[in-house]
Amino acid sequence: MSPGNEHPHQVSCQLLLIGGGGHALVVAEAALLSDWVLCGVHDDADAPSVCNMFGLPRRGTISALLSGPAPATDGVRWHLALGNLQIRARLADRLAGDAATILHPRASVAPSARVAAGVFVGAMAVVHTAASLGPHAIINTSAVVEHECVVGANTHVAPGAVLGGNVRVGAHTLIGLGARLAPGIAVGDGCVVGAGAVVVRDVPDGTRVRGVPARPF
Ligand code: JB3
Repeated sequence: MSPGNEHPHQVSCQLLLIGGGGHALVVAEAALLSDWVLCGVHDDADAPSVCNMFGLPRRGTISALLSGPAPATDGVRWHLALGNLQIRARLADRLAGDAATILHPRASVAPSARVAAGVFVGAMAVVHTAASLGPHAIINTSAVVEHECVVGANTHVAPGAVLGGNVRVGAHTLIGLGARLAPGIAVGDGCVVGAGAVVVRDVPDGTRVRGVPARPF
């Protein structure tokens, strides 16, 4: 990673998970494997899965974080560990500073890649040479982000999706399970690319596409 990026293996940092469901399970395990110390969870469920599995206290709800005055995080590092892109965007706006980047130890992230704060990169994912990941992006299990790709803030590249070289994806976009984006393609902000789609043309902001080749729907 380039200078100024976070080191993936920070030792003994306290980490608060925002979200306690399925995505949090995956994030929590990756964090523990990367030597983070988990100190609690915010989730609306009374007994979130991640609390049960890892013996973590529930420290508050997501609804409370979204309402009222902006909550103080008091220097504790936090990570958006839920999949809902709308809720993630609202939380990212409200929780200033100290977002933790979690890179699974079996992810491959090129030293030349730029990785912003709050990013998650899952097991067996590949982020290749000179790629750039915006704040709170999710590169999920076994996804591939090829050379010089740009992935915008809070965009989720779902498990098994592949971005060819020089692909640009905007902010708050979902690239579905196993989708393929041809080299050089641009996908805008707030888009949805359906699972298994093959994208061979640029996708404008706010557009949903699916199929092979991908078309708006
Ligand atoms: O497909 C994969 C590999 N992962 C998926 C992940 C990216 O997204 C996973 O299978 C799920 O589809 C989803 O995981 P997530 O976000 O952990 O799932 P879920 O249990 O639905 O949501 C976790 C928590 O987010 C909930 O317990 C709520 O606390 C919170 N949440 C989600 N939507 C919400 C809302 N909270 C509020 N207040 N309002 C919402 O609309």
